[in-house]
Amino acid sequence: MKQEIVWTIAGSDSSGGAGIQADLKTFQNLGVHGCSVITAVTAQNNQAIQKIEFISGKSIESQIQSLNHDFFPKAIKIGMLGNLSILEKVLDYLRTYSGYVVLDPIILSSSGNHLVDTDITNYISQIKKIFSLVDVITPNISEAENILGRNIKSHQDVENAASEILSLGAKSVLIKGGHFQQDHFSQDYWTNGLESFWLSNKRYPDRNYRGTGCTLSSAITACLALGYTIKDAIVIAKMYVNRGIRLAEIMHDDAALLNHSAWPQEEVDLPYMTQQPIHEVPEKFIACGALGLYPVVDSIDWIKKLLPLGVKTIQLRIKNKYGIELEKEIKESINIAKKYHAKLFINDYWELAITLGAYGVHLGQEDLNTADINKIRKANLRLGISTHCYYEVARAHAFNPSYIACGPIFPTTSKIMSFAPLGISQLKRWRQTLHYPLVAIGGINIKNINDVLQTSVNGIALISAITQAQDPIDATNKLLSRMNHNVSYA
Ligand code: TZP
Ligand code: MG
Repeated sequence: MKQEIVWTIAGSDSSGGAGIQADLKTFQNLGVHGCSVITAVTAQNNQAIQKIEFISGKSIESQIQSLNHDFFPKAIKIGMLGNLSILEKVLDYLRTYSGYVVLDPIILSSSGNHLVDTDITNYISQIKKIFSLVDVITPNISEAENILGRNIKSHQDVENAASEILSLGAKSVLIKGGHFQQDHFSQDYWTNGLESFWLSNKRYPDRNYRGTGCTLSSAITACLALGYTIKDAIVIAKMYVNRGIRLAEIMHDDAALLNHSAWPQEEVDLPYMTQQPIHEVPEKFIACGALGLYPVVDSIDWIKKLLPLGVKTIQLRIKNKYGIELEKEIKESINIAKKYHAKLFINDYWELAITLGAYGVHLGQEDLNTADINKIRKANLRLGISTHCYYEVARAHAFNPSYIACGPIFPTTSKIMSFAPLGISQLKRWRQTLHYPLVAIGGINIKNINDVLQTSVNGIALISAITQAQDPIDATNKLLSRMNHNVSYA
């Protein structure tokens, strides 16, 4: 398969922990081809940067022109630029370039060394010219402080700083809280002015982790080139860096080399995505166990038809009933489910589900904006959440639900969908990553159900394969027997 091409425009770190070297390792691990435009050659080790020699503007121009000829990039990461003549050449190119651009606005090293060979105030005023050409700018707290010329001391300050950096022209900004030691979690804040979120991971012991910022911005760049949306790219990049820190090799003097060895697919690295910063790990919902064949139906008539066949999990997804009629239908459905010892999840109507004592509630992403999740948790109902992509899974993770549904696995006509099918390969990846019971949904039918079963998901949800079948009873019996043949679902 042809690899996507990405560039890093940054400095060389002779010790290989940060800079161009970290960027290329990240690109390699995330499956894109990395090219480099080297802006400076540093002599450095774990103690300090001993020497920096900036490359001439002429050479920057030549490097860019050579690559532009036959290594045209899908995305570009910009790291250390260092002086105004380099900045000018990069700016000239970016004005002609329409792909993705990620800017890590490096001004100081973690140890506080200046990484620019010109007056900092002047450099900052010049680098702002790049802001309007980038998709995301990724300052840490001290870089954000330098850009804005004031201190950032609280989460509220971080949010205000992000808005202000946006007003300087960037399409979106991610302020990294990794160095914000007073915080219990490592929390990053992203906004594009319309949407915003916090991403939080457990904080690891304070050490001199080399190249976290370079790695994060190059991971975002790689994921944008791979076709992920900006929000997904940020979640995957945060996972990648967290994994790198978690598995870092500790060297002398408390320096640590990030691990760069694989696509991140461990739940410990998945951040919690929330609207507000968090202070503790989200409380767990009660368990729902294995789910098996999981029809999603829109009326009590289907519940009456399917439960006698041996269906043990079902979702009532009523879309066009209201008031007394709706309440009556939910109430009766709950009674029937109890009679058959089946797990009935109510879609959307969480308040009625609580009042009427349902087994659980299923919510889509939009419903999460309005439902009172704590109330559902306190009422001891199970909660399932629909997800379609990385950032939605990170958001679901922040509610610690009873199960997570992923889809569409295949193309579906039952729901208008702005997400491409995940396919079996991404479903396998989610199975590997998540400890939650996992429900696969979207386009699953008798022809492809074996492929889904092989991924060892805990539930298989389907609509049309049952409700649009010529003979729904026969279709359900066949699907049930397929599930029962597979030991893990029997
Ligand atoms: N969420 C993701 S796909 C989908 C939903 C509700 C529809 C699944 O319907 P079908 O007919 O089984 O493809
Ligand atoms: Mg819904």
